[in-house]
Amino acid sequence: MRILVLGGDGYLGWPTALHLSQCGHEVAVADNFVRRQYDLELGVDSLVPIESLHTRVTAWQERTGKTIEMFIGDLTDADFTYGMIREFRPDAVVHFAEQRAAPYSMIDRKHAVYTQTNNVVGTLNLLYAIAEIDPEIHLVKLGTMGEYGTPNIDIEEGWLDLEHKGRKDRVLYPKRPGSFYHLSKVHDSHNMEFACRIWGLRATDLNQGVVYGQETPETTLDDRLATRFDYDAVFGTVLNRFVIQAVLGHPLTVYGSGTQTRGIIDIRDTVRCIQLACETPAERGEFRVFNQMTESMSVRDIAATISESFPGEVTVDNLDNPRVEKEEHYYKVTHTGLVELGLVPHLLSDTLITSLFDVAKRHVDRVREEALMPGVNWRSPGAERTSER
Ligand code: NAD
Ligand code: USQ
Repeated sequence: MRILVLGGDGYLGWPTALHLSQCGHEVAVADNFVRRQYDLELGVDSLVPIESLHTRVTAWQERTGKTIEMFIGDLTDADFTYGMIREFRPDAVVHFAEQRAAPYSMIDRKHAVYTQTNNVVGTLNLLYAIAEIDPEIHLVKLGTMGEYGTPNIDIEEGWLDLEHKGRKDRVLYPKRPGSFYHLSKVHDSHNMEFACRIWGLRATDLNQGVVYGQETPETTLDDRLATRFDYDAVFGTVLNRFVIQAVLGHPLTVYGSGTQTRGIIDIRDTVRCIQLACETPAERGEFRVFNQMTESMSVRDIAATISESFPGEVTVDNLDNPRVEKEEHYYKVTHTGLVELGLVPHLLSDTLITSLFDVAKRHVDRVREEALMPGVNWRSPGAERTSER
């Protein structure tokens, strides 16, 4: 298949592009490099050094003989988006290209507006480009488990069968997200469902949990193929941050009681899920939703698992929670759709955590310790920014 990976220079987009190429697909990547700019803005950098996209693509060709085409541009620029779809003529478009950090979207008005404009307009341009140029193209879009929030009923895969006053219907699952970033994904989901309904597009929305890990079989073929690994309080995700904090001898930064529970997934399963979704497309007119996570864990249990695996002393600091989120809540998620397509999950294991400790140890001198503590506070609309300035 011809597969276009949008956001192909990012943490997940790059390893996904390599995996799809390795599986024999014709792959192109697109990116505007804004993720590298956020690092400059926040004064941080990926823990693992990453090469430019051009060097990465050259290294992949040297190692495997396979080519990956590049499109450099911004999805919010409709001319760029239309031109790329016309030129590459994909069978599937995998859309990772959004601002993806909840704390970044909560810094202040400017960052909230940027996040929602970038994400919602980029996706709308893409939906229009697909509808006008070739409605057969399958859109595989990254959503997030955080769209649902933490409802007091089981979370289904996107849709809910409802009975109300004796009548039945199937509706989009009600959403109660926890940041302006997570809200941008809800807006995207509604726009995609509408486009499938009115234009007969085919789309898969992958509501992914928090990703952990840094290596895939393809990225380890050559140091130049490494993907990024974020540790700062804005872009670093919880398990990856705890690994780096343990290696540094820094207390693990558990927000609040740590009893809040999230769906999580290994980066190796992310790339496999995308492959499965692409190779088994949604039907024309179908808005298909999968919950892309493999297990649920509380933040406290993640901290305990990291502490137990680490061959040294680890302390935990229960910080005042900078976010507004429920800490005591029900959490039961249906996530069978991708397993039915063939996913065999890698559950969180000592082996994986130990390999992450090794990655962190190799690059520990690149950490800016001041970037570890959270500085964005959900309760303040013009959040005071401290550590991540
Ligand atoms: P990332 O920030 O590392 O990668 C996103 C890439 O998209 C970046 O390279 C960025 O430069 C590019 N991009 C952003 N806006 C763009 C635009 N307007 N035009 C062109 N390129 C643009 O993020 P990631 O961690 O790889 O996440 C990828 C996707 O997966 C995101 O949509 C995110 O919401 C979703 N997701 C991530 C996680 C996670 O734990 N990392 C979990 C669930 C869902
Ligand atoms: N948390 C801590 N300590 C930390 C960091 C986080 O206790 O040092 C807690 C947070 O309060 C939250 C949970 O861990 O309850 C997850 O936080 P996170 O920063 O790891 O993840 P989140 O902000 O939800 O965002 C990440 C990705 C985002 C993706 C989302 C999937 O950045 O792109 O959409 O995970 S999900 O959480 O399922 O919505």
